[in-house]
Amino acid sequence: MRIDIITVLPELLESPFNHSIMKRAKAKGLLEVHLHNLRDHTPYKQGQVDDYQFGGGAGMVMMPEPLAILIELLQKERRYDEIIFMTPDGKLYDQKTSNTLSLKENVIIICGHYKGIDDRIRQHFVTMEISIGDYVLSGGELAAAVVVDSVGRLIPGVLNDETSALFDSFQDGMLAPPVYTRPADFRGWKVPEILISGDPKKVDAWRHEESLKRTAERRPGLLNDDVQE
Ligand code: 6GU
Repeated sequence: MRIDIITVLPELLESPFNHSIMKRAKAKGLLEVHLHNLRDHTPYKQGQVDDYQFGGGAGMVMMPEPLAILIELLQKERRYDEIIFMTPDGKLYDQKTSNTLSLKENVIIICGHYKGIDDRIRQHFVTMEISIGDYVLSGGELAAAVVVDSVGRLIPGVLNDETSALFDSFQDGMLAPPVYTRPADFRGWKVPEILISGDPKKVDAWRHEESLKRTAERRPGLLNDDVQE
């Protein structure tokens, strides 16, 4: 999978994909992340990419021209499955969207800044608008990092059995069960007996039960398919 990220702050995204699972995904050739500084593609002087909004009001808007130039430059090289705009008024991001995206070949992610981007870019180029939650970030970069990380780990071949996404919270619509490691007795706080029983059937049943319990307590809406509780 190839992800092209359009940003005015590429520095913000230089580190997130160079560690741990993302690093491995790239090393295995399963994930490519390309950062593009929008300022390098503006036809305006001094790297201008934003301007005052028509109709007045505080806050700058990202101009359509630099975005269109860069998107079309990328589209000349390959066909993109999605052009995603990161914005707080986008569709709320969840594991289902992450799964869907992980099966795409080429994706562009546009990081919004200031008041957002000229609406004509949304109308004529953008195919998908994503928000990562009901709070406002100063730019789309950190949100884009969240999306790339969650998608990257789902690309077939990235995770091995040990780190398998099958047991993640949300993957089966439920929260993950509690986990324990050595020592079996820490300050008198003991690991649940079943986990050291050596009976895989009992362990599976216990984990399922704990998942259900946790989900019912913390996110009851998940059990009713009502993700937006
Ligand atoms: Cl995608 N962008 C910004 N600026 N703020 C957000 C967001 C995105 N998702 C939640 N808050």
